[in-house]
Amino acid sequence: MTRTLASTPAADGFAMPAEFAPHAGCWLLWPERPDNWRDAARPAQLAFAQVAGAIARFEPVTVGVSTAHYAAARALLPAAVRLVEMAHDDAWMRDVGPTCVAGPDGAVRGVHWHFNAWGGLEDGLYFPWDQDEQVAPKVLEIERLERYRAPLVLEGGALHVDGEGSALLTEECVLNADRNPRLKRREIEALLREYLGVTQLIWLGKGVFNDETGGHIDNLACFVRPGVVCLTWTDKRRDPQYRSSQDAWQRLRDARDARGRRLEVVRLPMPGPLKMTRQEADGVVRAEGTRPRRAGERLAASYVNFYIANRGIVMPLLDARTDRRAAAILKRAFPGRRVLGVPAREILLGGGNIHCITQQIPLARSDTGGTS
Ligand code: KQY
Repeated sequence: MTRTLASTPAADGFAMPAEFAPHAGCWLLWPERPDNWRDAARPAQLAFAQVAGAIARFEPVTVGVSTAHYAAARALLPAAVRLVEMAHDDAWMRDVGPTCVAGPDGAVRGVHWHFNAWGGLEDGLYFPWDQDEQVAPKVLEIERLERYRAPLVLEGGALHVDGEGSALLTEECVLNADRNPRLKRREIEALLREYLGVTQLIWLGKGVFNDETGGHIDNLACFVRPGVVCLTWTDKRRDPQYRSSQDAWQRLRDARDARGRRLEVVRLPMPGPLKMTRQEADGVVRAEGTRPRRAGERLAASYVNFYIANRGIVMPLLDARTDRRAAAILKRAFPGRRVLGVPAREILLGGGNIHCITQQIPLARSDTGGTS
């Protein structure tokens, strides 16, 4: 078994690399539960298979799947994608997988956060979540990476870093009492510095309207490169997202990053508004302890929820009226990468998007693999 270290990443000189730094590969989990994914999860599985295939064009991809679904998943996934048996409660690898940090000698290790299904017994989205809790150490074991156990309830989708000492977070999510009720803001901030190896925390307020994670940053904003942030945007004053995006824009304009730079903000138009249809809601099985799906409910749709792969961007296609504009903005923002769009409404219906279902493993500097 790989070791759990008693120290912290910052104490050992480790810090989280940005998502746009080179990757050794990417991990996903297979969507299975019929009380979150409609029609026995089949439409979502087809969408996940397309996402895995798109990312596999840029870097190695591994998917964790339950024993019961192994054969069916193998049949749907491209041959280039590695499949491993792994129990899980749902398919949000960004949140239940490890957050990797890299050291001064280029070695990579993983941080294992505590997970409470985005809010625990009262606000959480399902119970139990014990299998999800074990995903990060299992991934690290397979990747042969040592790990840190962070004394903090947190999810990978709740943070973004620029790899140069800055982190982006939302107060709505990370400071929510449903995550770490016993910790004060300054204690949470100290732990974030310690386990992400960052020095500057850039706090935004609220996340995307009706995001059931409680405002994850990865649906609202992300770093494009050091000094540049991409933000989900609407010009419609009556849209419930309008004020949160305005507030985020103002905070980003006022912020300085860890190197003292002002931030440039790239605005990505929001799709929609998109809502769940009656047929979509009816396809989800009702189960005790999970949130029922309702026809007409506003979906937390955002193009910011894309994945940055080696030499590529894999973005969600969500609305024919805005997809092309969003793709053009991302192409300009990431000139060295190919932008691939994948139809992602089925992922959105489950409560997240492409970034939420993926987790990168950074390339260790001693690695000689031929990635960018
Ligand atoms: O967006 C995410 N990072 C997770 C969404 C969880 C939704 C569960 N129904």
